[in-house]
Amino acid sequence: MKKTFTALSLGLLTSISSFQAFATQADEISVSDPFAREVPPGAPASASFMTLDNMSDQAIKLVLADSEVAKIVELHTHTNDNGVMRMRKVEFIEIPANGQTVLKPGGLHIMLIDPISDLKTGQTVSVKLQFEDGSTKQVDMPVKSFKKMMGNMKGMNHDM
Ligand SMILES: [Cu+2]
Repeated sequence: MKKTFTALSLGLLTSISSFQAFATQADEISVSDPFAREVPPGAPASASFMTLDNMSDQAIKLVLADSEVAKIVELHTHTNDNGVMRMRKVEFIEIPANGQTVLKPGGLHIMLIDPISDLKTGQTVSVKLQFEDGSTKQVDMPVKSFKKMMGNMKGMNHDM
């Protein structure tokens, strides 16, 4: 490595090393397929889902999320309590070293509590992720209809 770098200008070498030294956890996380759940006016909550890939060799914790579309944003998971699906808040969502964590309906999710307006298919909403080192990542995502996606689980949902 060092031998290759001697051929490069000192300025370039400096910028490469400082980038590696200061790469934040947000830099190491790649987000794919983010979306938020469509909700009608007055709905108590929506949720955001996405796939998080950790490109570093250390586990990274997502510790906070924030969004302008909801008054309260929490990290949640679902647990199966004797056949009844319940949600609960979690302190963090961990993405394993060189691994992947999927936030999906029925599992981990970012809860958008008390949305400031209805969320409609076709809209784009933005959610800010904050990791343990304080670094943040802004994720823009489309709003999608949950009923269409979960059509085969209709019995679990109330018709609106
Ligand atoms: Cu929830």
